[in-house]
Amino acid sequence: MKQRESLWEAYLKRGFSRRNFLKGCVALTSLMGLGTDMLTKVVEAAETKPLPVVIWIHGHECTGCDESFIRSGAPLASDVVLTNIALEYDHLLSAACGAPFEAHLDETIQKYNGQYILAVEGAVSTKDNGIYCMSGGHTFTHLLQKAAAGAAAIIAYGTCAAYGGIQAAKPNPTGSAGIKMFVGGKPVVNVPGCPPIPEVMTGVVMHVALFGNVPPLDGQGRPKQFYGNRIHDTCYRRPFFDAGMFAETFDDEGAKAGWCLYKLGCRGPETYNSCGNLRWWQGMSYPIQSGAPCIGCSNANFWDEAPFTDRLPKYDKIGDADKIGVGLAAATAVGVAGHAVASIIQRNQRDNLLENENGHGGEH
Ligand code: FSX
Ligand code: SF4
Ligand code: F3S
Repeated sequence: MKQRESLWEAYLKRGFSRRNFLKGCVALTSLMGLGTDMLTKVVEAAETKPLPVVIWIHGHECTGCDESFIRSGAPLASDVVLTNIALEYDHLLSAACGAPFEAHLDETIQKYNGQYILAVEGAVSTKDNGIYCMSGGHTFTHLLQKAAAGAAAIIAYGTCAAYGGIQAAKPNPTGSAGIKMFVGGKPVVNVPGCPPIPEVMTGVVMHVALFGNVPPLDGQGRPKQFYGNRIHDTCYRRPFFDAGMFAETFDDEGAKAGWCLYKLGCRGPETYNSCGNLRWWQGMSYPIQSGAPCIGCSNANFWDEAPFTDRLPKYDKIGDADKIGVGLAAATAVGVAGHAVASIIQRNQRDNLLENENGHGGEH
């Protein structure tokens, strides 16, 4: 079998300079959450390892994950698809269709048995033998099991693939579920988010491709480097939370001034994701920056927690949040020094409270 080209060879073929290649390696190293001490290893792997063969399939979902992915800014989605990976089959991005397309899938599965990365978007529909989600004349369950059997690693891209997502919301008429129980014990990396951040997907794919294993995962199968912090931990509105300054309605003066959205339902205190760091569209924005509270879109069952504008029930004891606000208003009146002291005390109290109430199984 002809050896597939490496990333370096792919760069050469497209006329890119060595300098461009090295810049790409630096970007990939950072994207994979690795330190600069790993740069030499990344360059070495990128020079020698064949481009990863990727099969990308879609079950029950809204295509928002791909809409996010094709807007990847660093690296550009086009560079990922055309240079960084060997994308052999993709329900959405492939130009081919019909019987030859399906035949190509079977050939790819056979030819690269045990070597390819399987990217899955969307939930599995299980009710009535899976007839509510069909692909190529077969149920998605059939396709997933067939493709998973020969995969080296599987990436569940999006909350639907990871946990079931909107399809699995009550009353879940199609019996939808995340993919994990249908992939025969293969390693699964969960990249939740509705949609997820595209650069996270690229980081995970390239980690598997260059190092031959999945990145370090947390207790929920999520890559630690991207899901190690709560939205709340990296939120630029956090000083307002700490200072007890909350928007009370979507159009009050607090909202206009960019104060904390906790009282408007923000799930940032219980949601793990990198939105505050990476953001979308080359770091331009993310929900909280556009004035919308985080709805916890990377959490399992987040749809069942609607209405999203309700304050988190389990943080209602932070009805203390009201007290923080009152206390801070007074502190502000007596001066900046008093304000700072009050903030520190309240922040400590609040951190203890959030720590005690955090229901994430202690994996963080
Ligand atoms: Fe789900 Fe993705 Fe939300 Fe949509 O493929 S995670 S509904 S953004 O499209 O699966
Ligand atoms: Fe940011 Fe939401 Fe936390 Fe407020 S509650 S600081 S808006 S994440
Ligand atoms: Fe989703 Fe919250 Fe990020 S809604 S996109 S996890 S800020």
